[in-house]
Amino acid sequence: MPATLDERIDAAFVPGGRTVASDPYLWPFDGDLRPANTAIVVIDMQVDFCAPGGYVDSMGYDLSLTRAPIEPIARLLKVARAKDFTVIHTREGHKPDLSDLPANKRWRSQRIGAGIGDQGPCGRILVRGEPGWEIIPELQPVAGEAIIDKPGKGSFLATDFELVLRTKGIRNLVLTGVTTDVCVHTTMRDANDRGYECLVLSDCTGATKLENHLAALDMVKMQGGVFGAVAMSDALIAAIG
Ligand code: C5J
Repeated sequence: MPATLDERIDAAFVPGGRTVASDPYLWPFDGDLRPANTAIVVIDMQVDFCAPGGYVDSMGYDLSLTRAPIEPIARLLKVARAKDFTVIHTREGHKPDLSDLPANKRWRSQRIGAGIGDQGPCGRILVRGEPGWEIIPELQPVAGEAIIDKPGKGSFLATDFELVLRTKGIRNLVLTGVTTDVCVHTTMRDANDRGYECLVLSDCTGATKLENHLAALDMVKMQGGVFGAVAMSDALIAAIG
């Protein structure tokens, strides 16, 4: 007799597992949520994206949208670190000689008045080692936390992100940071295709336009959770705290 759908879902659930109140399903799918298999990923919370004089500010976007996740991320990190969850930070940036900056990416940024590699109020825009490329003071990594330097929007391309995840035995990714529709989404989609079980936190992410933030969250939830699930940080804290 073939098992019903509910029976098959129940069979995949680890005994004693725990889940986060998330949408469109309780995350992770099988209840296997542990510090040993779960990482909090903090994406690109850099001066260039979140502080006056940086890349996003130079493009004329409203900084309050990319600064909104700072406090919720800080609160989450306090709990996650106390519970021994892995925390991984990423930084978008290019080599000083710009040898890893595609010509079209540079050209597009110049069109909007914030040329990547050009001098700005926070040093050369999105260039490794410059003040604008640094992680903001509020969310500084602590000793032992990996920092992934990436030249693109996704965290996997031309980085050791996947090697770090595999080495640590991570299967679940909690995505936070900026921007929801660009680097967070690219990372989430790539991770999902690689079999990682992803949760994006709506209050711990932000975009340069509120509509894009909301649309990006909505896209995750299509098709039964096509890229994973969405929750508020309080729901995750309640599950792990
Ligand atoms: C962008 C990012 N938006 N970190 N980068 O250019 O999302």
